[in-house]
Amino acid sequence: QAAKAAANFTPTKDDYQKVYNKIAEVMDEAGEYDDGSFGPVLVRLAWHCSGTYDKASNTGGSNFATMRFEPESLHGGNKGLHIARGVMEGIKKDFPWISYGDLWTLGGVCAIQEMQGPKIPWRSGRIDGFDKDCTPDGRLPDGSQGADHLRSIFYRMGFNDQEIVALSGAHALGRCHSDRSGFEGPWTFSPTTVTNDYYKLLFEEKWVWRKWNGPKQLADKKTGTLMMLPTDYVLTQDKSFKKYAKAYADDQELWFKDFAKVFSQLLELGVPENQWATTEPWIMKTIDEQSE
Ligand code: DDH
Repeated sequence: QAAKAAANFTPTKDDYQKVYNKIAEVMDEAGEYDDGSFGPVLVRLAWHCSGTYDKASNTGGSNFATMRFEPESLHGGNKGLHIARGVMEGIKKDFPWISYGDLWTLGGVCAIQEMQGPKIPWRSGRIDGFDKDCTPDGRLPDGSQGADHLRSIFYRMGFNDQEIVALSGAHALGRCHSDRSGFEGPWTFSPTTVTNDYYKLLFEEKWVWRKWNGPKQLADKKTGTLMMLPTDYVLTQDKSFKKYAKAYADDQELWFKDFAKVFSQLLELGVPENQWATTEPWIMKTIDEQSE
């Protein structure tokens, strides 16, 4: 690979597929970490490196991978993501030619696809920036808030109500950590598989405030083992959000289709059109498809 770092190497889709395959391999080498997979935290890295976008000033987003630098790496919302960045740093050693923005977003794509989710259209073209490109703190959502906050954060990126609800279903994956966000627990019983269970559980379970010393979060009354953030629960309370959340609870295929589109858009925020390697995004192959 060292030779490829040398001048005049233009990576093709095939080269990115090799990176994808390596991420898929490393994702599962998580041992006792969380639920045995780095997949969920890789999805969160892809989201947090993109979700800083501000449409009005055209700043932030995945282009410069500014979370590598202080102060963005130290923003409260990014606590714990050093783990995901560390996993990615290992991959970068094998593929030194890839930009961090491309690597981190491809990590999100790989994690979603390998955890049985939909195909996420993706293309390369992000470039590495500098610490001066860091975004100010406060651009990512705060789980303790309500519908107005959700709208102000996501409208700023250019998303609408339907897209807010579709993106939120990523919480089918992973969990909250008391030493990171202060919240605690998983949203679903299958935190390493992409399903529409997040929406189903929101409507099917009875949610009560958890009695504890931590920040305000909800627990399912039946088992007490699952959690919802106030921002998750509001998807069942706000009339406009509720309509979409119900539709996704009833139809996983519909959610897969809408999620694939909006997650792909999220990962492209802030990247100038002329930087893309191709006009049409690529569909990367899963490991299973390549072994057929
Ligand atoms: Fe999230 N998220 N997220 N989230 N998120 C957390 C974990 C994960 C909010 C708050 C939290 C999205 C939207 C929101 C993932 C993906 C996505 C945690 C727990 C908090 C808190 C962190 C910790 O303690 O480790 C809030 C608020 C919102 C919102 O207002 C909409 C979106 C849009 C995505 C996405 O990927 C499209 C994933 C995956 C995790 C699990 C991470 C892990 O380590 O596990």
